[in-house]
Parts: sequence; structure tokens; C-alpha cells
Amino acid sequence: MYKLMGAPGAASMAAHWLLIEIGAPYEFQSVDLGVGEHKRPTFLQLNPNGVVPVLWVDGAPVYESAALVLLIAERHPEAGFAPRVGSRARHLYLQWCVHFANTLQPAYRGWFYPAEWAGPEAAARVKEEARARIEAAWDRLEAHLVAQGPWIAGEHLSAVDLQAAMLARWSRNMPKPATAWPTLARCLERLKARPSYRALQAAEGWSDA
Ligand SMILES: N[C@@H](CCC(=O)N[C@@H](CS)C(=O)NCC(=O)O)C(=O)O
Repeated sequence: MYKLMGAPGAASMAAHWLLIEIGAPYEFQSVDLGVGEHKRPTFLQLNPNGVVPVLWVDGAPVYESAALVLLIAERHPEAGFAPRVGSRARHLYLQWCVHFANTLQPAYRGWFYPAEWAGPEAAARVKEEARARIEAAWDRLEAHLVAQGPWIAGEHLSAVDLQAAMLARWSRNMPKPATAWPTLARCLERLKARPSYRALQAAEGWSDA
């Protein structure tokens, strides 16, 4: 039994979606970011970065959303969300998962928390730079999907597609959302058509409307 600590639509979303896809027994514990529950000592003991998600695995906490996606997929090989070790698909899967965590996620921090790095006076500049980096990431993903799609790891859907869809969703209110890239938009549509996506929405209480 897994316990995922997160917040609706937040960085916990991909792990939550994957747990639903593989049908693993889990409990979702909502962390109230609005009251700063994630900055309290009890939570910081689980994730010293003071951010969600945290996943309890075999009675111990694990953090970093990209790691959780990889971890869940590899613990349930029968569900087919982790390409075979040594395959070209596996190489792409690992490359893009780490690339998203290293590029898109820090850029989103800049977009959503623009005063975090250099104070409120630099917020507008930080947002501008964050936006450019996020759009550059979609440019690169679009080109990859055109050349090697239909999924990020190639022929088959894998956990990294769910990670990408979570990150893409965060752009929905940006000046140029991820859905402005046509091949990526079609990939996202296929993902959002899955019954697991509706189950995720129901479990977390949000919609894309
Ligand atoms: N690198 C972390 C980043 C997680 C992250 O930024 N989580 C956000 C929600 S999407 C959060 O907890 N924000 C609250 C805050 O920073 O105060 C991960 O991928 O797990």
C-alpha cells in the first residue's frame, strides 16, 4: 500500500496518475500548501525541500516527483510503463524524464514563484526568462515527437508521458500553452482521453475546464 502526499494538480499529479493506471492500492493525503503544511517540521522530516510530493514506499518516505514516476513504473513492470532495460525506448525514457526534471521544473519554479530567486523586484525578469525556457522545452519536445513519436519513448506509452502531461498542464494559463505545439497537443489529447485521467480528476477534484 502506497501513501502519496501531495496537492491537487501539483507535482504529485504524475505519480498519482501512474498509481491509478497500474491499479496499485494507495492512499492520497492532501497537503495544504495554502497554510504551509509542507513547511512544518513534521513534513520537513519527510522531505527537507519542503515541497510536495512525498511517496511512502514500504513504510519509508521518498521525494522528487521524477524519481517517484520512475520508481512506481519499475516496481510494477507488468503494467508496462517502464520500457525494457537496455532498449532504445529505455534510453529515451530516462533521458526525457531527467531532462524534464532539470529544465522544465526549475523553469516552472521561476514562473510560479518568481520572487524566490532574486526577490520581488526581479520577478518580472525571472518570469520572462522562465517563460522563454518553458517554451524552448516545448519546441524541443515537439521536434522529438515529430521525429520519434508518437510517444516520448517511441512506439509505446510510458510513465514519462504522464510526467510530460503534468508539466504541460501547468502551462494552461500561460501566454503560449503546451497545446500550441500541434504534435504535442495530439499526444496530450490521447493521454487525457484515458479513463485514468478522469479518475485522477475525480480523486483530486479538479477539471481542465
Ligand atoms: N523538485 C521537486 C519540486 C516539487 C515542487 O516544486 N512542488 C511544488 C508544488 S507543484 C510545491 O510543493 N510548492 C510549494 C512551495 O514551494 O512552497 C519535485 O519534483 O518533487
